[in-house]
Amino acid sequence: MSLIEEIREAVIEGQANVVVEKVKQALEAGESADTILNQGLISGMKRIGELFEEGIAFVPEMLIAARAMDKALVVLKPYLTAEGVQPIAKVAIGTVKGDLHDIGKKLVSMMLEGFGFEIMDLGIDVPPEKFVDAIRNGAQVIALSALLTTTMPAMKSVIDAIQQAGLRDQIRIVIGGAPVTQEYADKIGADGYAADATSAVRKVRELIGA
Ligand code: B12
Repeated sequence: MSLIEEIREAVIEGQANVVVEKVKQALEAGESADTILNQGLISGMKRIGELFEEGIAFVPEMLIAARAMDKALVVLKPYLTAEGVQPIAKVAIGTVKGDLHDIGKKLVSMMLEGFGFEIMDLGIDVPPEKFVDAIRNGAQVIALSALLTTTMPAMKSVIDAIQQAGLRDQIRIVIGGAPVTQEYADKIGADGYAADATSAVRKVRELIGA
């Protein structure tokens, strides 16, 4: 088994210490952070999701896999983000109300930060008012994450709240998360959608003309 496959397996098994150790080894062996992230960590998270769907894994297994990924991201972060870049714009990011999934949002934040954006991380289970406040506090872009089909409508609630506050014209809104699509973004009147953290950076840059 390759190191990358070992990382993937250890994520599935939720062995945080093994994951961290193997990620360090892979970096030392010259593997790119991108390969470690996508083929190791994210691939492992996708698999645990499938096992959950098949009734083989349960919520505690998803949780320990997520913790393992979280710890590995701390190691990987310096390799994914460049330091000392002037902020391009302020992005307020959060997982919408009712949704506790954190990792995708965290990855998008890290990549945006690495490309010179200032991040206001509003956390998980964020009510619409908090996004409205973030605009009043200088955010130029709002980034919304949802991992559940049942919480996707909360993205629309955020857009509605921004509209009602009379702030829609001064903000760009980008949405994402596993069940979200471009079609959904168009339907609820978001300005953009991206499928992963790398294309999220591209999309946000495009939206603000950077
Ligand atoms: C880990 C996990 C959990 C953990 C989360 C821990 C944490 N700290 O985040 C815990 C155990 C808490 C959890 C709970 C639940 N979960 Co869960 N979970 C997952 C799992 C396995 C992985 C998610 C993940 O981290 N993926 C890795 C990251 C990197 O990927 P990502 O989040 O998709 O993010 C990427 C893109 O989507 C995008 N992106 C994400 N956000 C944004 C935002 C913007 C602006 C942009 C541009 C892009 C973008 O970029 C990211 C990087 O590439 C998924 C399976 C899956 N395939 O997604 C299920 C999954 C999302 N969960 C699911 C379910 C059902 C639940 C529960 C309802 C289970 C239960 N019965 O309690 C609860 C709901 C809790 C709640 N209220 O939120 C289902 C959702 C089904 C559906 N269609 O709605 C899934 C798909 C599993 C499945 N196959 O059934 N879960």
